[in-house]
Amino acid sequence: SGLPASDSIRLNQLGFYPKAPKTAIILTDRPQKFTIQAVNGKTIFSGTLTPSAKPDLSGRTIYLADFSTLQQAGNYVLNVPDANYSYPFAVNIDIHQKVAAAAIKGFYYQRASIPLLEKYAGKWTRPAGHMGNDVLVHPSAATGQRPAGSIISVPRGWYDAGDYNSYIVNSGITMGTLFSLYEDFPAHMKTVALNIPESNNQLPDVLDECLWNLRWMLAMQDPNDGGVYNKLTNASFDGMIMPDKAVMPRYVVQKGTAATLDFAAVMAQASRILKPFEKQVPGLADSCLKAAVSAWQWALASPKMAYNQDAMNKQFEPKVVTGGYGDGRFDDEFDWAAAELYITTKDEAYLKNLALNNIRLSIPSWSQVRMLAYYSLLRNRGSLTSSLKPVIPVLSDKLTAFADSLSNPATLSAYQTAMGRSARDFNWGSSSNAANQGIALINAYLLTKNKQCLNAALANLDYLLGRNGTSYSLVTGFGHKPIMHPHHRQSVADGVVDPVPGLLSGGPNPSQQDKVPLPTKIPNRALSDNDQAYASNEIAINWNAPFAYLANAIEALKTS
Ligand code: 9MR
Repeated sequence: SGLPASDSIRLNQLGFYPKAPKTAIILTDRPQKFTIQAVNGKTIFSGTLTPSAKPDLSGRTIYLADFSTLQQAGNYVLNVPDANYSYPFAVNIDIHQKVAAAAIKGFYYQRASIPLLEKYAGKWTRPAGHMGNDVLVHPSAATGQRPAGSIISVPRGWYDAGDYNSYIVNSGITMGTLFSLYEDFPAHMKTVALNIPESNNQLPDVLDECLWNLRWMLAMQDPNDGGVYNKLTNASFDGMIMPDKAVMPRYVVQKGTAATLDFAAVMAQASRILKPFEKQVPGLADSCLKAAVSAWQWALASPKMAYNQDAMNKQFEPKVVTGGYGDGRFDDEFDWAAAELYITTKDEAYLKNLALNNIRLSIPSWSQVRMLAYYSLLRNRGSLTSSLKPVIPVLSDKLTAFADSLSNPATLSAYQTAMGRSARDFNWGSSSNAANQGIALINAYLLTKNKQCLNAALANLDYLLGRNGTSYSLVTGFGHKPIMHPHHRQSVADGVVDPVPGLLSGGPNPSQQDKVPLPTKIPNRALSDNDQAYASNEIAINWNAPFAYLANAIEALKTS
C-alpha cells in the first residue's frame, strides 16, 4: 500500500481468524483512538487504546488495541496517530495454514544424506551432505564388538540446528512433540501436505518427515547391547559452509542414560503410531518396539550414565566440543520412557518406574521431558489398564490448574500473553517456551474445552509471529518483518538472500553466550537478527517442533 509501516505496532504479522480475539500492542505513552482501514482506504473499525494492566519488562506502560469484533475477512492496516500504520495483515479462516505446514517442512530442509531437489526445495535446492556410511566409533563409545575407529553406517537424520551435528537427546523431545501432534490431531494432520519426496506414498506427510529422523535414530542404537549413542558429531563445529562441504570425520560418541531413555520413549510411541500403517511400512512398528525394549533394558542396567563432555575429553581423543545436551538427572526420562512403553504394551511392569505418586508439571525442554509422559497418558486415557484409573483425574486436575495459571488474565504479560509473564521465560531458545506453553494450553483445552486456554495458546502464536518485544516475526519467511539472518549454516552459505523458510528463531535471550552485541538487555527485546548470534537467533529442531505443534493444533481447532 506504500504506507510507511511502524515498528511500534506489534501484532501477528500474518493476521487473525474472523471470530477469534484480535489484539495489537502499541508502544506509545498515551491513550488515543485507533482505526483500521481496508485496502481501499476506507476506515471500517475504530476504537480506543487501553493501557496495559501491568508495565512491560522495561517498566513502561504500553497500550493495547482490541479489535476482536472486526470479523469481516479481508486485508487491513491499523493506524494510530502517534505510531503511524501497522504492517498489513489479513483476517481469514485459514490464516495459519501455510505457516503451520512450513513449520514441518522446515525439517525437510534439515535432512542429512539426501539432495534437496528444486521441485521440493525451490530456491533452497542443494546437494546432499553427510551420507553417513563412514561414521567412526569414538574411543568413548568403544566395545568389544565395535572397537574405537571401527566404521559404522548411520545415514539420514535431521541436522540439529544451525550446526550439522545430530544429538539423540534433542531428537527425543523433538520427535515426541511431532508424534504427539499427530496423535492428538490425526485427521487434521492427514490433510497437511508438505511437498516432500514421499508425499505420494500412503503415509501422512508429517509421519514421512519423522521417519527420516526415526531411521537415523534406529541406527544410533548399538545392536549388540541396546545402548544408544549420545550423538553423531564432528569433533568441533564447522564453519559457515554448505552440508556437502562439511566433510570433517564424524563420530558416534559415548552411550548415555538420557539418550537411551529418550530413544526408548520415541520408539515406543512410534510403534503404536505406525501400527495402522503396516502395509506402508511393513515390520517397522515391531522393529521400533523391539528397539524401545532393548534400550529400556540397557537403561535399567545403566541408570546413571550422564553425558559429561568435559570428563570425557580428559580421557579420550579426539576431544569433542560440539553441543553437549548433557543432562545429569534421569527421573523425568524414566517417567517418559516408562509411560510410552506402558501405553504401547499395557505391560504394568513399566509402572514401577513411573513416579505417579509425585506428579510435577513444568514446561518441557530437552533436559526435562516428564510433561510428555503426562500428555501421552491423558491422550490415551481411554485405553489404559485399571490401575491407572485413579491417576487420570489427578493428572487432569493438575494440567487444568497449570493451564489456568498460564492463561489467567490477571497474570498475563503486558503483551497479554502467557509468554513473558516473567523474565525467566527469556532463556536460550525462549521461543520454544512460548510454543511449549501453547502446547500445555492446547492439551488442557482438549480436556476441558475451556476457551480461555485456546485463546491463550493462540496469543502465544501471535507472540511468535510478531506480537512481541522484538518487532520481528520470529519465523523465517513469514510476516512483513521476519527474521532474515538466523544462525543457520545453510542459510548463510547458500547464496540465497532469503533464509530457509519455516524456521523458528530461538528468540530473545539477554545472556549473550555468543558475545554478539544486543540492541538492549531488556529480556523480551534481547535479540539480534545477526547470523553470529547463536544465543538469540539460532534455529533448532526442538524449537521448531513445538512451534509446528502449536500452529497446526490451532489450525486443526480452527478458532474461527
Ligand atoms: O538449546 C541448547 C541450550 O539449552 C543450551 O543452553 C545450549 C548450550 O549448551 O545449547 C543449546 O543447544 C545447541 C546445541 O548444543 C548444539 N546445536 C545448536 C543448539 C541450539 O543452540
